[in-house]
Amino acid sequence: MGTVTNHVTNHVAGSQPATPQDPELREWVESFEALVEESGPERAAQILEQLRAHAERTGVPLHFTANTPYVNTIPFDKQPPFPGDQEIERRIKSIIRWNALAMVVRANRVEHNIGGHISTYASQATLFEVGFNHFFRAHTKDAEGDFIYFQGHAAPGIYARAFLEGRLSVQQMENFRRELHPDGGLSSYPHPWLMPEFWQFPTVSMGLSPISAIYQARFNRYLEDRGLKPKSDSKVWAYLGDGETDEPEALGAITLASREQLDNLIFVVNCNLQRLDGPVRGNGKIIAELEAIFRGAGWNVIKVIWGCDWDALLEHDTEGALVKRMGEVVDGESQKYVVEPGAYTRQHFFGADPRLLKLVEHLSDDQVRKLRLGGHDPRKVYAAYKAAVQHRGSPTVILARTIKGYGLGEAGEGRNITHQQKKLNEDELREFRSRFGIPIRDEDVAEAPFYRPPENSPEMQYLRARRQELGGFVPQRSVLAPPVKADLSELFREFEAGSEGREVSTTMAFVGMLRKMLRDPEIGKLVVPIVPDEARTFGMESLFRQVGIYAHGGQKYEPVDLHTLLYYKEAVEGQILEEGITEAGSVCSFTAAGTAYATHGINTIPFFIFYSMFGLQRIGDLVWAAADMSARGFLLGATSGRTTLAGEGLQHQDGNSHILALPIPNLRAYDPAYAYEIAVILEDGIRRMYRDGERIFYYITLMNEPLVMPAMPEGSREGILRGMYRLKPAVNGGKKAKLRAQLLGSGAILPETIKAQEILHGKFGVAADVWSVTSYKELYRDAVDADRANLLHPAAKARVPFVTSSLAGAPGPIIAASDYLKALPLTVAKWMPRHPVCLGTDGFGRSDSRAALRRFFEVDAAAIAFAALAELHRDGQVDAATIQRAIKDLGIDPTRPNPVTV
Ligand SMILES: Cc1ncc(C[n+]2csc(CCOP(=O)(O)OP(=O)(O)O)c2C)c(N)n1
Ligand SMILES: [Mg+2]
Repeated sequence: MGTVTNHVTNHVAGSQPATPQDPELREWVESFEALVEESGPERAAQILEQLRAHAERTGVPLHFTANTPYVNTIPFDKQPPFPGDQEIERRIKSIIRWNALAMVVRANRVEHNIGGHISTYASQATLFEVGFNHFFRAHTKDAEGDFIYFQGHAAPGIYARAFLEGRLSVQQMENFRRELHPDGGLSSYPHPWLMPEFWQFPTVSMGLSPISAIYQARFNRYLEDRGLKPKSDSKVWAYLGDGETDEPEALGAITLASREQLDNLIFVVNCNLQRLDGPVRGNGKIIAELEAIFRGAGWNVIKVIWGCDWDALLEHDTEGALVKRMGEVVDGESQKYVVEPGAYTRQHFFGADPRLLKLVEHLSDDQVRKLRLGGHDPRKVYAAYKAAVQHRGSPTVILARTIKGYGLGEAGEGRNITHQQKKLNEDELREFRSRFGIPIRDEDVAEAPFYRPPENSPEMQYLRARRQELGGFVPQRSVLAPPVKADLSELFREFEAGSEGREVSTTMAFVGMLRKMLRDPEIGKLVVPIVPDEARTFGMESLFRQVGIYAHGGQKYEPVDLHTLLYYKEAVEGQILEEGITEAGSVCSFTAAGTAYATHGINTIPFFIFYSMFGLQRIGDLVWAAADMSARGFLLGATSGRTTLAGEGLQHQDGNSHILALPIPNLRAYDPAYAYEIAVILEDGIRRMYRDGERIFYYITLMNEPLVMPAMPEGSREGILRGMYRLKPAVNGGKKAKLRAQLLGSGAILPETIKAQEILHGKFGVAADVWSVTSYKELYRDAVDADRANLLHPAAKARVPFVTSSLAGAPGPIIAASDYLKALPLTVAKWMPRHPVCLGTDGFGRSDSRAALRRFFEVDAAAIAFAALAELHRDGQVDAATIQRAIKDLGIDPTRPNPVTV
């Protein structure tokens, strides 16, 4: 995409004068104008396109550019009248500007270095306010409302508006960035977890909101196409920084939006030409670059570069000299015009051509300096928004030129330091106050007090009337969906019985459960299977036919496998989101579906199934954002474990994800080994999330190793959910045995543990119990919670962690083996009756068979059995000769290097 155009030089295209001097060209232009006149612009465009094709055919290579001249897309004569009261809106905006600035300045006086951003909102204010006054619709009983992703660093502006609206108190404003204050405070950025009735979308990790907005817009369509909600004209607005577009996620999915014709999606890129350190493209033009990228990707692009002040100049630019100059100045130079006095701009910008100097000779230097840019001109912004909401057939991006730190003057306007500016001195505050006409007295200004006009003032009345007209306040979040009954115990009964000798993988078992859930009368419709091009890997292709793959436009071709039972069926009402190879996109769909209970009042239940190594490791930040949003649903890390993926190797074999799941506070993570364990976890999860409304979601790992699934042991349900249960007690309960051991196995390694139990019993007379540990994370959460309670209540009866009570009275060494890092069982070692030996798969994976891999990582049955014997030897219960025999019989090589190092 980056090679679409040389965006700086191409702007010369727009520099042709209206009446060219060149006689040959003039003739062409005149005939063209006649054509437009007689046959209309559509026909003229057609002819031009055919001419272009003809030129290509005749071997006349035409330079390709996706750029248009560096001027507003909507010319002055196509600009609709501004419907609001511009003066009142300006005054409201000025007050919000002041309060947004004041909250940052005040917060940093109370608490040095508490942070906050002034300049981002300062550049955004008009872009937001035109939205608030004329476009952003709230959710109401009758209307869905819009979905708005506010640029995270502009949060002070959103708070400042909510303060005027009476939704936030002075106390809260006062405690910006001090959420722990006893009187309550405000979170630094949009975080629904922290302000669940206010924020809807976390946007502060750059790049995540654009991709999330795209998939949100697509999911909104999906719900309509599947008949889960009525069609609506609701829009998804995403406000991004121009610097933010460097994040791969920001632009990585834009072709999905155009492919899906998401005309319910509007991006607004705040092109202040600056990011944190300096210019976004000092030596280029970010607006032109983005224009080419988005136009190339099939978006409707609306540039809002110049304010109304420039219209008169452009009108007199009969020879195109001004448009040419606009197109050739690099952004680093444009930034300079913001910082320098007007004389500089006159000399360096207009001075490049005597015709330009003439254009501005009637303006003073100060007037030249103040020539307003598009993103600060409500009339231009309104025109762009109106065109965007009316546009059909493709998504729209608005590229709005603004000034970073607008209004800060010497304190930061357009300066490279502006992003970090949080402290203004008295003079600077006074200047800002005066520039925006805030009624605060000179003697008070140093305090930077908040200002709210009286309730009966024209400003307040206007503000309220506008929001009332648009349905209420935004942003606002509420949980709209009624709980589901969802009792799946009957549905899943068959999985409790085991597979009766048949070998199935847990992935296959899960797909069986999914198939059943899809047929369930209550939740069937709500299930949203999401897969990034791995359905066949996971044996899910039968679902293609059962419920269809979602395709907004339906299936426009006859699939090659139509004659087969499980053909590739795409359908408008298809239920599966087959995302293609994008885990990032898939998790955005997961989040959209998992938050529909709040955004739409619909309890969709997403099941996003992926290669576990390409999950939390690759898209952890998006999962973190899903957690912030209290997304519900199930993440399924398939082909999990470092030793279950025979043949694949270092990049694919996952021994990490359960460690990566540890830090996400509301993510329940399970590493089950058997079908019935999964059934119990799913059933409980759906109940907790969708009936009881708990703010949790699930990560479950699945394997592709075929196993005979045993029947569910009596009384194991609680242990499965809480993290561990005794799966196979030692023979005779180990009663008469002298040598005892406890073998803890998880997921893929549980069967090795059972084999080790047999080896120990058969060859070494050790009676070992086998435990299935379904979740070290659950054990850990419970134990640290108990520890904390005990710490804070030393006089009360001590709470015993579940892992401790489970292993109480379980004699002998403890060997904990999993297909993950040794660190996983170590998280609960402290609460076990004795220090466990942890076996795991630290290190890089290898391509080989499962058996070879388990040997290599020392997690096979032999390694587990040997670990138990070695511990018993240390305890003085097994002699050296037995150890020697074990080394030989079990094929242990004590001299081999540690697999983590090779
Ligand atoms: C993923 C990520 N990386 C880095 C940051 C830190 N950061 C916050 S704002 C910012 C600059 C933003 O520039 P831009 O997107 O142009 O927004 P502006 O403030 O100029 O409107 C950076 C680097 C972040 N929030 N997220
Ligand atoms: Mg920027």
